[in-house]
Amino acid sequence: MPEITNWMAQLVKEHPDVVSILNYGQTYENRNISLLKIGLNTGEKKKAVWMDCGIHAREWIAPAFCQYFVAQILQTYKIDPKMEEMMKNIDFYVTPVLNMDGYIHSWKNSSTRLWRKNMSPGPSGCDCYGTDLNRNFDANWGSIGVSYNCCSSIFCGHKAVSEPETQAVTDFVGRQKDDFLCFLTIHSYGQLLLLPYGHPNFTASNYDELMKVGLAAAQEIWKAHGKNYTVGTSPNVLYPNSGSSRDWARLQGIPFSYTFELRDNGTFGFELPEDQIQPTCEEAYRGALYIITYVHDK
Ligand code: ING
Ligand code: ZN
Repeated sequence: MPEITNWMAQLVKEHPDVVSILNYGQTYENRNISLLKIGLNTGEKKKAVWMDCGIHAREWIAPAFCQYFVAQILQTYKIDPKMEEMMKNIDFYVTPVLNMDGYIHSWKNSSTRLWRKNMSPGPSGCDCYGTDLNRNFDANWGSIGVSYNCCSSIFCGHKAVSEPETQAVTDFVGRQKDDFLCFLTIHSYGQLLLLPYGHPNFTASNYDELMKVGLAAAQEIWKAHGKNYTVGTSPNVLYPNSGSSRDWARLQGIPFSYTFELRDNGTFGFELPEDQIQPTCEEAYRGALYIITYVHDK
């Protein structure tokens, strides 16, 4: 989407000392996969926070949230000493739209509005296209809550990390995995805060702390506009899944890994009305900031 790409370039112009753009891969349709690196340069070795939005094409509120998040931290660090401190100690790596091909496809017309996957062709002999990127990561890949049918919206691909978009995240985060304090991946909808693992047979070693921090973040979210977010693993809250980026990040040793499922609860679903964009971003910001502050101070 040229608007978001232009917005990213504009941010670098306005904050050249704080913001830079990194291209860390190319989508199937040869678009850049890019992120904003945001932080104050101190000359010291810094920790990192990961956030990606728009891994699923139709979840439009997610890219909106990444943009809100970036605008917010850039606005507050000059007036809020705590944010300034975090900007000194942390580099924020924010990918506003991970699945740009699918996102553009879902904006094209009403018949493709609810597209979820990326745009890569199916395996030979299959007439359908697209892989569910959040089933394609190397985390118990293909074992549960996926489909091997290339026409399914949860098709996990023909092998783990078969897709350029998942490969890009795997390479980029994997290269500096010890730097990341937390990994936040933003989806909609359902008002959930999900923690690892999606596979019911595995429990994260820090499950209790993930739960404690998640519940406190949900409490922060509630304070903004009174919306309830449910906290837990996906098998406990809804249904199991494998191959998610959240599980992959936790398996890499990144201690705090969460999936945000933003508004709503199903009334409008993916087609969230415009007047809910702002409050959804405000409340999710409070939740994300709680988690980031916790991992920073720990
Ligand atoms: N939900 C995520 C998905 O990949 C998820 C996360 C998994 C939620 C399993 C609940 C159960 O399916 C969306 N909305 O993409
Ligand atoms: Zn999603």
